[in-house]
Amino acid sequence: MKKKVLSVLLSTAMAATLLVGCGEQAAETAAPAAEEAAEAVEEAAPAEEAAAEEAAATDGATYAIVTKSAGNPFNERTASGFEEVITAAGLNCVVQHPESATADAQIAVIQSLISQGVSSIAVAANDANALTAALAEAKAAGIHVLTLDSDVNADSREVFCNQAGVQEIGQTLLDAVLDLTGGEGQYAILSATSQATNQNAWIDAMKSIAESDEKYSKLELVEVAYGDDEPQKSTDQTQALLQNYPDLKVICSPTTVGIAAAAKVLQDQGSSVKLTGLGLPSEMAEYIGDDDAHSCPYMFLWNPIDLGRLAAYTSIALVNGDITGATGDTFTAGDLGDYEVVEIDGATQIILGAPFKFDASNIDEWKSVY
Ligand code: RAM
Repeated sequence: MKKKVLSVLLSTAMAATLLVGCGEQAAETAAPAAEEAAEAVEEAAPAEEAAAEEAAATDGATYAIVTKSAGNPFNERTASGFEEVITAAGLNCVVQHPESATADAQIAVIQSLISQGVSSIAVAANDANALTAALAEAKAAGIHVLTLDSDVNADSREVFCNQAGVQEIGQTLLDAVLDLTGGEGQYAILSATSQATNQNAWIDAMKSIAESDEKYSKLELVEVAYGDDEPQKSTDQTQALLQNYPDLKVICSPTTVGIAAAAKVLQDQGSSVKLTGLGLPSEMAEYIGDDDAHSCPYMFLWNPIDLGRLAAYTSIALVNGDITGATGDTFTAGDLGDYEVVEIDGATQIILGAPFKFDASNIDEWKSVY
């Protein structure tokens, strides 16, 4: 019931996102807020005046989001949440989807944002270390830098907006593999790019959890394949896995692009190989089900729109000086609620929430939400 209410709210939020853009409509939305702010300044005492001036100083600020790549619906949802919050606050928003999921494509975009003099850059990194020089240049130019979805090394950004805990995601995926294999047998992972920080962290977590508990000892990880978050390459890699491992029982794909491509291949072929991983309900609804006609019994994700919204609130908090990204910093991320910066394995981060399970019982409810 609660989920239904949330689903309606999210649909409304998505509709609002579609209506509010970065241009004229955003200016209209901002107008009443700006008028109220002006009235408040007139009435303010000297100390409050200073605070109001500081707030007004951010009005011309431009907030940028750089996703992993164009053509990935997950990235589009995340960017829409970011844009919704920034424009509703009367601020300027720049959305950049690099043409491919590579560090080089992101470096070019970051350099252009530095030239434009943006106030903050929130990036979903295609590589943990290759963006270091470009992000140092941004920092030297006084631009706030944060990551979302996929991190860089902790020295290159102020904080990371993480969708869910890395250990939690690794544990959730490995337990799904254990369940779908029946406790033993071969499984493969179909990932995004080999450099993707988030996918690599989740896969490493799966591997170390598998080694730490006897109950996973009969599982055999035969290959980690890379579909580069491209539908065709992910399709080809799925076909190769089926050909190369006739005894394969499960494919786990921790990427929305990979899982959608694999789901189609397995279902079209009527394969007995089962699929799980991280997927968008809107792309996966037709493949989710408990019977042999469906390739994916269940999968997981979080709300990608909320991830973008959290990154937007975090960007604003950094630019306004409400937080520095240090462990223990707290702030309110609008309707999302209160968040605290925590440190896990040396990386300061703000965790959106826990992974959510989608199966035959709830997929119809969620497929129109994201
Ligand atoms: C893909 C991207 C993204 C990841 C999701 C789950 O769309 O690789 O980084 O968070 O999957």
